Amino acid sequence: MKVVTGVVGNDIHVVANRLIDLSLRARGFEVFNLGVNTYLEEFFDAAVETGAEILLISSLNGEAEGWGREVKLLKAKYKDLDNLIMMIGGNLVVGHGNAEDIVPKYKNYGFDLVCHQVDLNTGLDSLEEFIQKRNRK
Ligand code: B12
Repeated sequence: MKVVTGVVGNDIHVVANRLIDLSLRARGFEVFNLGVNTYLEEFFDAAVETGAEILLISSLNGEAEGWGREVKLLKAKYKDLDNLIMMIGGNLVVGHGNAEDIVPKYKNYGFDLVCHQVDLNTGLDSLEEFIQKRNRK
């Protein structure tokens, strides 16, 4: 499956992005890596251009809290992306927060999978489970 990945907003933390790229490839995904400092709309444009089925977004400095609000507007604009799987992970708030509050907030933004301070392999396992469940339907 094709995945577009990158780090959202004005966020220069690159290490996780490199690991995500390698881990996705090792699991057999075809990866389009937009790298750091990527605006939300660029992820959607790349999904259209590549025909990706998954957007896997990182936020390490917590800025996604602000950008996330735009997801619904962009989903409405990019109507062909109805089946796109939207996943986000890293540090999903600026400062401290707990997953019980953060996960529902991002789900309400329109993300299918939300991994606040979840380690990468656990997160990718949950992505693969999500894909399997969806394929069974
Ligand atoms: C190295 C570092 C920097 C370097 C970055 C160098 C580079 N180009 O990458 C420098 C010094 C430049 C830097 C700058 C800043 N940083 Co900094 N930085 C770090 C640090 C110490 C390590 C990050 C790292 O590489 N970790 C190693 C990787 C492998 O781990 P990771 O990033 O956590 O990713 C793991 C998981 O999050 C997960 N993951 C990530 N994405 C996703 C996505 C999905 C879907 C899934 C499932 C999992 C997943 O996978 C990884 C492996 O498990 C962290 C603190 C820390 N100990 O984590 C702070 C930290 C991320 N930085 C922080 C901050 C605030 C900043 C600055 C704003 C500081 C400032 N005032 O200028 C700037 C940001 C500038 C910007 N525009 O983004 C904060 C963010 C806090 C927040 N969210 O509230 C942190 C957490 C430090 C802290 N405790 O305050 N930083």
